[in-house]
Amino acid sequence: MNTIPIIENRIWNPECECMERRELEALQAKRLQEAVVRASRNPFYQEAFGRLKITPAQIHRLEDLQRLPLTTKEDLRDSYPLGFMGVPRNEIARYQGTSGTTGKPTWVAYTENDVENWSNLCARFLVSGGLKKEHTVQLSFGFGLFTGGFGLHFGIQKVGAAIIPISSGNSERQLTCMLDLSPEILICTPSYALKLMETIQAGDVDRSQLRLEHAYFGGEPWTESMRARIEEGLQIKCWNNYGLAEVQGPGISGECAYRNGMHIQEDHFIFEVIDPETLEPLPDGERGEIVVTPLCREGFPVIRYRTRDIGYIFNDGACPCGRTTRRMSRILGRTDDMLIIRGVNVFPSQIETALMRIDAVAPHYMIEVSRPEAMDTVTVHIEIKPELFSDSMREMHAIKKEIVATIMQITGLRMEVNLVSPKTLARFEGKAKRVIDHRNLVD
Ligand code: DLL
Repeated sequence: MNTIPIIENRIWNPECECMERRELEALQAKRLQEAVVRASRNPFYQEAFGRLKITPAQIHRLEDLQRLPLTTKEDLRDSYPLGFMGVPRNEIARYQGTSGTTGKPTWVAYTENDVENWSNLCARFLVSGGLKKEHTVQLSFGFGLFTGGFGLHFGIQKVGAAIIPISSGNSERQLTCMLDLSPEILICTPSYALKLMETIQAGDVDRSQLRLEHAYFGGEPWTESMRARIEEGLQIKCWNNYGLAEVQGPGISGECAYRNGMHIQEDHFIFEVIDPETLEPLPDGERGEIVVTPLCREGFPVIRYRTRDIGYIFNDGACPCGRTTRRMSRILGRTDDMLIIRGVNVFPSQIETALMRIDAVAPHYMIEVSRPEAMDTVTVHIEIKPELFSDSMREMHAIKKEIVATIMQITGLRMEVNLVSPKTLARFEGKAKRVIDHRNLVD
């Protein structure tokens, strides 16, 4: 466990974040019952509770959570568009959405109280990662249905810092803004940070003229090795935060000054980890699918929502920051991202970890999977750092060999490696899409 803070350790709401565990669990149990009462107003849970012979009055201990049904993305789709609402339409103050990859969006609704809670929860993780009232923040998440833009906006506003709501895209303008308005803080997806880093490194802007000190990244998976690359390249410190629209958006968990995993805001969310196959709960420390029950949501009161995100929860003694909440690991993959290659389970994050170990590799890659005959093949297209890209076959061959061996060491699989010229692979302004699986097209 890290015991040395990277920045000054500050807490936005000590009363909630440092609550004694027993008190916290009692609060969770009370709020769980209220959440079940709210959920029981919508037809999906009415039917499910009826089937399982549960009444809200029976759910009054944390152990009772296990009796409640799990909720999936498909359940939300089946009651499209607004089957999960917990209050009448006229009590809704805001709608957001998540685009997903399969056509229709998922709409999520917030009451005024939900928006107020959301703002406070974002303020909490922002302060835990160093945000102060005196700061200026360049907020480069898309504003719109995506919860990243508005959620973070509300949080920064609560803290009282200055916001530049520049949204995502247009890297030139982002850099002009960094020069002219001198923000100390950047907020975006890690893949967008890579794109900005590349523009700065190309010499378009002199880094020494920027005041940028640190960043909050979230919204998509990234690895510890990617953090090291970005911290070195942009000369900043980066904090991780996690969330998803179905249970709120950002503000569910985030790292503190000690960066010992992401503190879960447990007075508002109950986290479980389950085995995605058997659906059985797993103990702390074991990796599995994260299931979240928001405890205070009025507009969209889902219960035991299966996130499809894979990670684990831990509490290796109190964090030196003073928060008593359990923490979660990085997201290690998604149940629907996991590639099964010749029977072996591989996550894109493992490939990223392998690639980032090799100095010559730039942080831009694309994983392509196909099944030309009966056999799965994976080709990893990788950009080499411009200064190391060479015409010498021998040098490129040596790099390639090292990459193949490192991927093999981490994933146990032999993959094809295709080294490509600098700046030829796609760049991303929001969430990156780094896997192309041609097998789905023919299956
Ligand atoms: O991405 C909410 C968010 C916005 C969180 C900005 C943090 C910052 P959705 O669009 O619903 O909501 O996508 C949620 O994104 O289930 C994860 O798979 C992934 N995700 C979000 N944060 C992280 C993270 C927002 N820190 C989905 N690490 C989630 C890895 C993340 N994956």
